[in-house]
Amino acid sequence: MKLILAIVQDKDANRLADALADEDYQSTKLSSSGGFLKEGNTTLMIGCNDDYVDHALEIIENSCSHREQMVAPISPMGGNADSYIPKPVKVEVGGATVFVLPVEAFHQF
Ligand code: 2BA
Repeated sequence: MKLILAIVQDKDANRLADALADEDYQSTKLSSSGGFLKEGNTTLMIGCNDDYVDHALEIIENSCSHREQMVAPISPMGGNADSYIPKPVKVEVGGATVFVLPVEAFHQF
C-alpha cells in the first residue's frame, strides 16, 4: 500500500477530489499553505494499493493546472524600505506536487 500526498492549488482541489471519488479512490483533504508564497493550498492524502498508484497519478495530473502568479518580493535586507519599490515577479505554480510514500500499516478501528 502507498500513501499519495498531493499538494494542489485550492482552485483544483474539489475537481481533483471529485475525479478521485468517481474512480473509487478514498481521499482526505487538508488545508495547507506554501512556505514560499505563504498562501493557502490543499493537500490531499490518498491511500491506495500499489497497483493503483499510476492511475491515481494520472487523475491528479489531468485535474491540476499550471498557473502563473505575481509575487511582490520582500524589501532587501539592511536597505531603506521607504525608497524600495517592489517589482512583482512571475512565479509558476502547480499543477501538483506529489509525494508517494510506503505505508507500513493501515488500520481502521
Ligand atoms: P509554495 O512554497 O508557496 O511555492 C509556490 C511556488 O513558488 C512554487 O510552485 C514555485 O514555483 C515557486 N517557488 C517556491 N520556492 C521558491 C524559491 N525559493 N524561489 C523561487 N520560486 C520558488 P510549486 O513548485 O508548484 O509548488 C507549489 C506548492 O507545493 C508550494 O507552495 C509548497 O506548498 C508545495 N511544495 C513544493 N515543493 C515542495 C517540497 N519539496 N516539499 C514540500 N512542499 C512542497
